[in-house]
Amino acid sequence: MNALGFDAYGTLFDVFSVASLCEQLFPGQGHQLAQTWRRKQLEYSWLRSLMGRYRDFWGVTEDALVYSAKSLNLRLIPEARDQLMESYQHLAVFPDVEPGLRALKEGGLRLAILSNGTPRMLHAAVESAGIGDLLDAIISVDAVKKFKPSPLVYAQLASALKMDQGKIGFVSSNNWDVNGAASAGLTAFWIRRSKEVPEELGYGATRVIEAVTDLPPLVSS
Ligand code: LAC
Repeated sequence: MNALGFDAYGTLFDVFSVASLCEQLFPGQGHQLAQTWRRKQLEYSWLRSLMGRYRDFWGVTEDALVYSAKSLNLRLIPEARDQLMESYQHLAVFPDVEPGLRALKEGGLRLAILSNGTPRMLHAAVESAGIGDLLDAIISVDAVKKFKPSPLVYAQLASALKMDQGKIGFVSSNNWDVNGAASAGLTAFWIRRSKEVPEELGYGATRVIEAVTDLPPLVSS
């Protein structure tokens, strides 16, 4: 394997690190707001893809926040909305990410992010996490205006890295994203950050791992 593409949200960056700000703003309901927000964000990406109504991931994330607050009967004033959206730009990075990416890079692999996020969101998160020097490319679906799991999205890896698809692996903690990548012909690795069981979509991971740091011995060429 010569290169690896990484999903961003949930895989490198902890989307639930917004929960503490949610809790601060809405005591007792922060956890539920964070959970609903993420679930709705993904649903809107899938629904908009099916509707043929692309709106970038920043917009989708904001719509999902507004919906989630309304559904929980929370009064989301503009300042709180801005603060929560801003927090998406500097999510916590999982502790295995930096050492894992560093070891892969030292092993000679080319590393990229392939995410639903807009280029601006992704660059901000990467900069905030301090992992920019470890990445060769930050690839956003915004270039094809389709969300995962469209095969057009996963095909971006081979074209951006100018490399044969057979030499590229894809890493995600998102169960459905792993199936999308495998279905599109990539070797897929599932970082099982939660206790979820594998999806019944028919295109599971080649390997199930616990952390980015598990990858180097599995991908050395
Ligand atoms: C991403 C979403 C799936 O980063 O979390 O593409």
